[in-house]
Amino acid sequence: MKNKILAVLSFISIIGGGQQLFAEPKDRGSQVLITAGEFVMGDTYCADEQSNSDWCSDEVPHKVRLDAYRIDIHEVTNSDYQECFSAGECGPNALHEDRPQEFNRPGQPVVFVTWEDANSYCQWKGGRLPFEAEWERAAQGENPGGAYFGKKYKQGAPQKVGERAPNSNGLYDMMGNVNEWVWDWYGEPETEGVSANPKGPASGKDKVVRGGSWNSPSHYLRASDRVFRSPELRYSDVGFRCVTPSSEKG
Ligand SMILES: [Ca+2]
Ligand SMILES: [Ca+2]
Repeated sequence: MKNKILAVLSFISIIGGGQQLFAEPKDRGSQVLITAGEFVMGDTYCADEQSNSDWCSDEVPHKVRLDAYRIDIHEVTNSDYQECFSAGECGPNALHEDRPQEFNRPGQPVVFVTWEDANSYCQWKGGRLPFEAEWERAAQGENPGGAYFGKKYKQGAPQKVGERAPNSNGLYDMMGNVNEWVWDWYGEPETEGVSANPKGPASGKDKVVRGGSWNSPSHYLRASDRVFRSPELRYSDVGFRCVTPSSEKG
C-alpha cells in the first residue's frame, strides 16, 4: 500500500499561482436539502454475504438521528477548486503530470487533495465536510445497496461529474467516480441506542473516505462501505463534496 501511494505521489506536480487553467464551471454551489430524521446507518451485507470479513465488519447497522443539512449535488470539480485557490483560500491544485486529459479537465472532480485542503475549501464555501453519517444518509436515498453494486464499474480514470444518473436524492456520483473525504476520524461506531448527530471519534490516525471510486471494484460502491485513508496524503481517487447545516424542516 505504501509503495502504491508513493508511486502516485511521484506522478503529480504542484502548479503554482498565476496560471488560469480552467474555464467557468457549471452548477456551481448547487446543493439539495436532506431533511432531519432518523435512519439506519450500516448494512447487513457483510454479515449476510461476507462472513463479517475485516474489510466490511465495520458496517454493523445502527440507528442515527440527524438534523437537516444541505449537501452538494456534485463532487467538487477542478474548476471549483481553482476558484478557491484564486481567492487565496485554498492551496494549489495538484495536477496529474502524465495523464492530464484523464484527471485535470475543468469538470472532473478535484483529486490529490489532502483532508485539510478539502476542509479549507468547504469552509471557504461557508460549510464543512459532511459528517460520515450525513454522507451515508444522503447516499442511501432509496437504494441502500448502492447503485452499481454487483455491476462492472471500474473505469480507469475519473469522469466529468454528473455523467451518470443521480440517486433518489438528486445527488450525482455518491457511488463511484472519486472517493469522498468526510469529517470523521475512522473508528468504531456506537451501535447501541440512537446516536444523535454523531461526529466520529474526537481524534484518530486516519480519516474516512466514502463511496468508492473509478479505481474500485463494485463491492466498494455501496452506501455503507467505509474506507480509511491518511489525511495528510494526496490520492488519485479521493476528492470530496461539502455540506451546509440547515435549520429548514423540509
Ligand atoms: Ca463519489
Ligand atoms: Ca470497508
